[in-house]
Amino acid sequence: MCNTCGCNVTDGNRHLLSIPHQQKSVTAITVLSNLLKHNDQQADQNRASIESHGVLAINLMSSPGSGKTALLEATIQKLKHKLSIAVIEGDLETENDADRIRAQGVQAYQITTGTACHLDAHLIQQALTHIRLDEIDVLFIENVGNLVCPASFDLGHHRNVTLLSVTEGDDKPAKYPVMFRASDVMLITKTDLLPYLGDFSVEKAIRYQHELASQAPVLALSSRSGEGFDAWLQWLEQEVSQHKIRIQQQQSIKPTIQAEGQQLHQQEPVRFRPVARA
Ligand SMILES: Nc1nc2c(ncn2[C@@H]2O[C@H](COP(=O)(O)OP(=O)(O)OP(=O)(O)O)[C@@H](O)[C@H]2O)c(=O)[nH]1
Ligand SMILES: [Mg+2]
Repeated sequence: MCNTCGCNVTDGNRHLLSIPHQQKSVTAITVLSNLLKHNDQQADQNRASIESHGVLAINLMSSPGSGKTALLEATIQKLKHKLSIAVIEGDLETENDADRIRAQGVQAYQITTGTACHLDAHLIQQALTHIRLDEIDVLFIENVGNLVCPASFDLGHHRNVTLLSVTEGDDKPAKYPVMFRASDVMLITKTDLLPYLGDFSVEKAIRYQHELASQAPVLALSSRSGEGFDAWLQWLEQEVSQHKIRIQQQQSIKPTIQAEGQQLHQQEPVRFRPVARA
């Protein structure tokens, strides 16, 4: 799918595709073979830079509107006296989400991807120049709302958190395994709406998740009512403490990146045809 929509190429990595002047007459060139390798190298550099400030970086992924920004707003409010948080936001357009986060009194930087349906390591590298890492404990990266592509790109983060809102249906882990298999914790969100839906089964959603051979914990919560939120805050605080120990021991972890997702981006690479100028 990314091959047809061209979303492998973002404003962050476009420079890697520049066509040497002497090759301008070539009608079609293969462009993708090195993109993922460059992405992984940049991700490692991002991670080293984030870790040099002792910061834990968490990638939030879900379909559009499942409550990523609402989760962050509530998390910031509840942890403001314990942890210092900053957020990098990813959307195709608008500054809306970064504005919502800044209204909570924390640093936020908005990446607008234009047409790209995921963030990549080069976009994060640019965004990091706008974040004061020495002032924070946790950096959240809210990925573009999309249940497929974000799971294929290492951004330089440590953990993946995947959201599934109850209005989306309990079978989403089975239908979108690439995303859900990559999660370190899956959050079932908007549980305050369960009484109005009737057909969402939390048990089924958990079963679908575990059938992916994923041992990731599943937590059900509502950012609106606060129900179930304590278990999420506990998970987060535990991750922060474990990360600080790892840093002291000069150890690092990488997030799960879905191999088959990467293959989707490597097959039949996109071909670019230089535009003839008049
Ligand atoms: N009832 C209820 N509504 C929620 C909850 N969390 C989020 N919402 C609503 O769901 C809508 C989408 O929430 P957002 O936080 O913007 O979702 P998002 O995942 O950040 O959306 P994108 O960034 O566009 O992908 C908003 O109208 C929220 O108020 C919740 O726990 N309960
Ligand atoms: Mg959002």
